[in-house]
Amino acid sequence: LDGSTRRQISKFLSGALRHFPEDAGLDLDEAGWTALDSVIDRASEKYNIDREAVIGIIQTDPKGRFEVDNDRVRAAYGHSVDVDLESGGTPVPDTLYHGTAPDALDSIHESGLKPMNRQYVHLSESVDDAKEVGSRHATDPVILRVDAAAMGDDGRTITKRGKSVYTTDRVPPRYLSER
Ligand code: HQG
Repeated sequence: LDGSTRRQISKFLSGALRHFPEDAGLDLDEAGWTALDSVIDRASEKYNIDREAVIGIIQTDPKGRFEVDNDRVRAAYGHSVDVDLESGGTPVPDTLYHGTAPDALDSIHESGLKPMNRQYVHLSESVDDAKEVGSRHATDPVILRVDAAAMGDDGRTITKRGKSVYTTDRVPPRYLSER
């Protein structure tokens, strides 16, 4: 499979596990897990590829978008459907970043980072990652610096999910600065 086909299938799997499980014929439990077999079946039918190829895409996703636990799988982050993921447990860098559209800045300065259509606010480990995230929303993304250390001191939970994404409930304006 070429890179663009792999990305397309990864995108379908992310969509199914984060946003439209029912449309994809999947049933997620309260923590977002579903049977690996059924996910493999859906994707291999839809894209006419063998099961091993689907497993490969799930296991080698560059951003660690999928978690596999024995015979089940879930999206590691990004959900809009109501799921209750375990939080905390991994160390968090003192500074995190968030890339966004210039248009959103006034509102963000006013009310902080909110999850919007997702369950959590998503933060990046590096400026480069944040730029990539922001460029999905605007050609000239703005990078915000998030004082994760202060959030931790104040008892706010930030959780690492996937390879380099961090999620939290929301980020009030006092923890944000423009870099
Ligand atoms: C903005 C991708 C106005 C926020 C990425 C963002 C990420 C506000 C947009 C993951 C706001 C929501 C998620 C406020 C936040 N007023 N706008 N108060 N608070 N916003 O797509 O973080 O490749 O839901 O700045 O890598 O862009 O799919 O969130 O621009 O990790 O695996 O509202 O998705 O991962 O946009 O991206 P999104 P996001 P994947």
